[in-house]
Amino acid sequence: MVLASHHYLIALGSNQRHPRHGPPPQVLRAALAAMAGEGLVIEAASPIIASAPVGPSRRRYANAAARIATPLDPIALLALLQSLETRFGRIRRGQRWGARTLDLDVILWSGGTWNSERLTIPHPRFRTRTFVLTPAAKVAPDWRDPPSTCTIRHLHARLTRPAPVRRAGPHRLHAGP
Ligand code: A4P
Ligand code: MG
Repeated sequence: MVLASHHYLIALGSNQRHPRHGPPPQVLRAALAAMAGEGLVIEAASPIIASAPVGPSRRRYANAAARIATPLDPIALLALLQSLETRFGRIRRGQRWGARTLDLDVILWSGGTWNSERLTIPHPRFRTRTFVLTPAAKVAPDWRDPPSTCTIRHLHARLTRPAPVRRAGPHRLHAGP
């Protein structure tokens, strides 16, 4: 029997070591293995990057992205990802963006958009986050952001493009010391 497959782009993050798996990059490698062990087909996994923390946590993060296939619908997938976060020792202390052993976010879905109390796809903040778009551009450069129809490649280029050099006005050019 052929099961209908959905395709998802998942962002992985960690900024706390795990007592058995070790430092954050090792946590992400173990998380990918655990996702595969749960039956998710890992179609592509990005290199793991180190990134400066956004938000209140002061520890640096390891981040990565994976493209997966599964028959699970978005809510069933979210439940599985959250059970993996818990298995990796993540404790939800109620602090938003707090330090965590493992964070697994659903970024995009082959089915387009999803809006419910528990789950929003595309992930509401991914367009402004280099730590999501840099690894995502390695595994899903041609995937499109449904509302804007921009590709990941385009969103990434827009975010990482150097700021334009401000030209000095004529008065500055002629101003003496
Ligand atoms: N939820 C809604 N939509 C989604 C989705 N698309 N994927 C709900 C996953 N979850 C989604 O998430 C809170 C609730 O969001 C969940 O119960 C789920 O029902 P959470 O994972 O419990 O908490 P969180 O991750 O702290 O919150 P949030 O707002 O998702 O944080 P972000 O946006 O994930 O940011 N800096 C660096 N360098 N690297 C990072 O990875 N991560 C964060 C967390 C902050 N700073 C970072 C990094
Ligand atoms: Mg999260």
